Amino acid sequence: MQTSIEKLVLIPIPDQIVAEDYGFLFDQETVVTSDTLPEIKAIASQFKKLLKNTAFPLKSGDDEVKQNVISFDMVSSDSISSPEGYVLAINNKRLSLAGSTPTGVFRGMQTLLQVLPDAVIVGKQIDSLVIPGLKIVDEPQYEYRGMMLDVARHFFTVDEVKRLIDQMAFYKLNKLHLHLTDDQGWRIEIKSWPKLTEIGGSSSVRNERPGFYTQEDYKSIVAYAQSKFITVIPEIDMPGHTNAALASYPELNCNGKATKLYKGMRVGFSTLCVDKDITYTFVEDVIKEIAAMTPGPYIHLGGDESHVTSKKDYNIFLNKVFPIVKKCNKQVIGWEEIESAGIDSTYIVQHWQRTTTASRGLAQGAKVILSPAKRMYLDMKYTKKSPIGLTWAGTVELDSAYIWNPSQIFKNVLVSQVLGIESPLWSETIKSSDDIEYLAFPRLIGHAELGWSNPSNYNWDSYKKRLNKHYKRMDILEINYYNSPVLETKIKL
Ligand code: TNX
Repeated sequence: MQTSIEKLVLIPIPDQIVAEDYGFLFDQETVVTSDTLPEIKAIASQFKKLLKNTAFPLKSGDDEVKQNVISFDMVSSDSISSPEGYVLAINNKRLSLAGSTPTGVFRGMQTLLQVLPDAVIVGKQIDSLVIPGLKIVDEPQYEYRGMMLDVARHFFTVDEVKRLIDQMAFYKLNKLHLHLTDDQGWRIEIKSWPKLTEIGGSSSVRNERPGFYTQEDYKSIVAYAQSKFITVIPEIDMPGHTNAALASYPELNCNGKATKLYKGMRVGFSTLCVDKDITYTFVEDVIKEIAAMTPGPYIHLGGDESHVTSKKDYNIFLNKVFPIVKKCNKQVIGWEEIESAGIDSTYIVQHWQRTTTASRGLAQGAKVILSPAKRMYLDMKYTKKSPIGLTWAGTVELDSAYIWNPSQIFKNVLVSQVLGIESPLWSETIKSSDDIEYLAFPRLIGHAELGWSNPSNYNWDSYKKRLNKHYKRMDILEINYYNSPVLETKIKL
């Protein structure tokens, strides 16, 4: 049956896509085959579940079947070099999805979901189904494609975080950075320092959303993310942004007195006591417990806006803390300010505000994650009229979020130094999944394209058209997105 790929809405846009003359027609005899690896089998069964309301039984077949087959395969890494790459080939004989790792097959499955008609996604009863013939060969531009959620200013429940993980997975994002501690709240149980959550977990901005994750909660978030091939990166911000800890334990303060819990929005007024030995016992206990429940390779130490720590103290502090992270076999990520402590190629700086600061980190050989506030801060308002969000870095409409090239922020750096990009969502003004989604979508989707797609395919006009058509899919997924006027909603569907 002849079909067309013109109507497909693919975000992020794949590397290569070519049309095949004939599409794949489902019928009573169509079978599904899968590699024997449990991760691939899980993807095959997800596919079958999606099609459960169709008229097609989709029985399991064996590898000998050559026609009328849907296959989920692992192939050698010679044909697909990136671990996240995949090939999706659809013609009148076969619908085949292959990767050289389970991650690749999972990423390809997200493309297949976008290729499937809405009727399938909503679980409609379907009697006939044809999928357009095509061949997609695809791999990511950057290995790090992340989002940060601040759970410290307002707390978000395990279920709310899992909902976000589902949404991130649709757009092939692979890193979830959780900002777990700040002045307004300490959100992760530390068994050796229980008051951190007993006391420090009880406050939040305007006290609207306090709370914390038990270690079991955190592990369940990590495991859920892992099932979607997303790595969780825990951030314990220090030496500043620590009022919640300082309110929980008097001994962490230089004057030995606990501070008051804080429910405001100001930044840069708190610091751990750099001169005290107990500070490093505290940091080591915390990092050890966090590292033990974090399978991913990174620990984020924050290090931003320590305005009441002298520069000298700041550097002394970090030079005592860096080795603790290394001892736990984790790699340090820090906001760009950490470069002043002296770093090397084993460190990662996260650029957010000053290219000159991040550049000094790059000059020391460090890698960089790009989160330039003017382009990527999801907590910035879209326009002055946005009901939630901040404006200190300006307003960020969809075009500002999309029309830039991450590879051009820093000149004279090795390509290998740019790990990737991350969209931070600070939560001073947000307190529900609806709020998260309103600020994240659809800017996050644009960032997902910049992180995954080949820069030669960045194209605002094409993206705008695709996004416009993709609104329908977001409606189906019940994502509370911002309906931006820059999309010229008149485009014909
Ligand atoms: C700056 S970005 C911060 C956060 C605030 C954010 C609000 C960064 C490293 N620090 O503490 O929440 O601005 O946009």
